[in-house]
Amino acid sequence: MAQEKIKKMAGKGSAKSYLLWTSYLLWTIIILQLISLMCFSGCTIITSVLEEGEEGKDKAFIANETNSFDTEAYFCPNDDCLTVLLSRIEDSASVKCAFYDLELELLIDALSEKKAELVLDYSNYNDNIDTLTRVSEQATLGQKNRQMHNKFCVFEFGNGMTKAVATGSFNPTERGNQNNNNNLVVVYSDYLAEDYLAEFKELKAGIHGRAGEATPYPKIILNNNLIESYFCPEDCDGEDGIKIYTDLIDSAEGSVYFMTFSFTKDEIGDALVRAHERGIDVRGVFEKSQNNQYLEYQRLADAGINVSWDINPANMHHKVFVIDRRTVITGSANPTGNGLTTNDENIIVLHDEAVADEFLEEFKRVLGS
Ligand SMILES: [Ca+2]
Ligand SMILES: [Ca+2]
Ligand SMILES: [Ca+2]
Repeated sequence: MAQEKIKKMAGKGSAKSYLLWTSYLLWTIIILQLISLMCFSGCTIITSVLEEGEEGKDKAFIANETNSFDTEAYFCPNDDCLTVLLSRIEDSASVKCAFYDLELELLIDALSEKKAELVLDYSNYNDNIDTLTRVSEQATLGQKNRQMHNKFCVFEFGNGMTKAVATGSFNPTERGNQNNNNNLVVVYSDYLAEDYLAEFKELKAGIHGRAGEATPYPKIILNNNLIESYFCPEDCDGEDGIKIYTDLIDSAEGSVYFMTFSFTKDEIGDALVRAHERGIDVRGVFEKSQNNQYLEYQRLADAGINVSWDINPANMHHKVFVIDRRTVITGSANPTGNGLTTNDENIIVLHDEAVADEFLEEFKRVLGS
């Protein structure tokens, strides 16, 4: 009798704790959803970090990040890239930038006022010593005889706000902003900021070329869109740099459009020919002033690919591939030997349809159609 009573009580108890547990779970889900709805002011919710790990390789992590920001894409001179940088600097508590070239007076003033930390290309700094003496206290120079070809900034806004990275082809010079065709993407992501801050730290410490450490978060899922982040030459050794392009081109299902200032890597040209031969719509525009015997233009034209010279008397300075209208490769690296294996560079791959749409609009602008 007593035992039965105990059993009944135990049964009641476990039913009760099951109910409690379920309602606890439900409340947790409701609260998490409320937080994500209320997260308008720029907070980041990190839901999980998944381990990818391939056999025989170092374990890679896919960071999963959710916030309320869309990735922004700007195209100067159609957009004012200078203003984009100035407004982010104004909102920042701390700014770090690595610039191949820096000439814009207003930007130099803003960086100087914010006491931004800078890494500048060695030879360009020496060329522009007059204007750059204003940031000489804050600036570290790159390596002599190696191009520090990056053009990125990391913005830390403070107060728990999501950090932002600005990168692309835009050199902040008069011509870069007013005459040349350039892109500047702004990505709000704490993980991507960690990647770029780690690279900035290396460059500032004088670590150039292949000596750099692996990128902490080479793959990030930001608001359900994958971002791949690479720093050359250390992440682009051997075939790795070429494979960033060829893996995507070889798996294209419909189209590959590219706009390139300088494009000489044969292996990437080969992948475009393969894509064309299997019926993918391949189109490209090359900067005309860069025409030389190493350029991929003629062999792609000979293979029947729709290629054009740019129509801008100034530089069409993009280093961009758009695959299947949903993936964009951009950054500072030209698809050349120097771009992938010698200079200090960054490449970012944005798997983001909205961003791809904007780059396709730019593709039309650059073609004048
Ligand atoms: Ca590096
Ligand atoms: Ca690195
Ligand atoms: Ca041109």
